[in-house]
Amino acid sequence: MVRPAMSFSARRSALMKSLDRPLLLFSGGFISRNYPANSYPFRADSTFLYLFESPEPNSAALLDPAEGTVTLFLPERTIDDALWHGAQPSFADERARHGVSAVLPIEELEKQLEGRSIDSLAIADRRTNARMRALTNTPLDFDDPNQVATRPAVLDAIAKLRLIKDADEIAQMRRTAAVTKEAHESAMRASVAGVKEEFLAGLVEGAFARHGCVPAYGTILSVRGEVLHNHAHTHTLHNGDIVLLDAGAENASGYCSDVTRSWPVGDGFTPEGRDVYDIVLKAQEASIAMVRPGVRYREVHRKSSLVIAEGLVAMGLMRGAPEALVESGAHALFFPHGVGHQLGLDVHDLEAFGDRIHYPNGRTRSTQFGTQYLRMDMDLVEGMTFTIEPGIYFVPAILHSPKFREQFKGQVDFERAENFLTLNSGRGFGGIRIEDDVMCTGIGAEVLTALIPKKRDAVEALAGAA
Ligand SMILES: [Mn+2]
Repeated sequence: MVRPAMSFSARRSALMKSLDRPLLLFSGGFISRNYPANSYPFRADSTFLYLFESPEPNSAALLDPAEGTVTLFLPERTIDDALWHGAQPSFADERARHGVSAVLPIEELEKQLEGRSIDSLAIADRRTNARMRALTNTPLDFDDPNQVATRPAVLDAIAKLRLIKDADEIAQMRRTAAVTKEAHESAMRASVAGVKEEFLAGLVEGAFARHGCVPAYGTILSVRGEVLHNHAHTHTLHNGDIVLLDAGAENASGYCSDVTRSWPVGDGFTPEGRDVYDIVLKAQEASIAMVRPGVRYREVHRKSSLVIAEGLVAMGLMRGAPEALVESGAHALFFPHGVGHQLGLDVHDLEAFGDRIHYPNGRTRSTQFGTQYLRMDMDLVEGMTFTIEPGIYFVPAILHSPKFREQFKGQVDFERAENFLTLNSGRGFGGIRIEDDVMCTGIGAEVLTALIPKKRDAVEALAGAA
């Protein structure tokens, strides 16, 4: 049973119940690209988006738990703004639309808060943070999880709500999943030898735009899938290549998808591609099958690691028992990242809040290569949404590392692995990742992105089908 939809005011009331002093939040302003008037599109801070529908740039909100009031601070309406950006609703209209106690000009914020002890939360907009630092007299820093809030209790209170999605949030994520399906399928269909990656990336982002969405993060579309966050789209596709697409749509409310598919160029996967694809898919499905309330996410990661180790042993790339290979960390030479992360308003939902949220109860990150990148180790709870995204890659820097060659010499067949770097007329194997967005239900997992093709014969049939 998904948490029933909460109105924005119900979310604010719920948050105030966990606060012991007033909390000041900012939506954030425009961030300049190259000169002050040329800015990136406005994107409000995620916590602000969670609490207010369609927030305005440069607005702030004061939630006062003692008074039970919410005051919204908005920029004064000027003729200049109306001329360049269109008329804005009046403060009275905005008060009614948001159902808040009062709306005041943000120009008066400092005066209104004089002498009051308040909490606040750093956001991505540095200029706004400077104002918050002055208002709260604390060294707020968005880039440092230890200083992202005036007090850690603020992070706990917000995370408690945002981590468990309600019915409306799930519905939004289902809609972005449908848009993401269209985007992935159009790129698959157009994948034939001679096409450039940038053309495919354009199809992906065009599909997002056609539905009022933007890329939720820099689209990764590459035949060099072994470069995990490869944002360049400069290669031309050749038969035998594997295209890795990691792209998700974000809608106007800020909710997003995060999906990876990998498919062949030409007449289906090569024999090596087939073997690796089947292992990655088996690992992903085995991890998804583990999901239910109370399961520790580290175990979901471990499950993928074990299936990958077992598969690589069968392929002759590793030697030994899967448990021993995962214990030593040898599997991470091929699966060098975590199996997933929270998902919602932020693609890595609440990542700015740090490991305080994602490694609770005194848990700490592994120090082992690969597993150290696991972005969370929480006990799963009904209503959480997160990704599951194992992968196998052939990374020259890893396979050539003298340190790893020594450390794992009995466990990894480096000579055989080396062959994968020169397969495909010397271009190398690349990598395969399969990623879906998953909701933990009362009894198991629901895959929100299940309609995006991923069975091997389905992606082979769709690739290049035009
Ligand atoms: Mn992801």
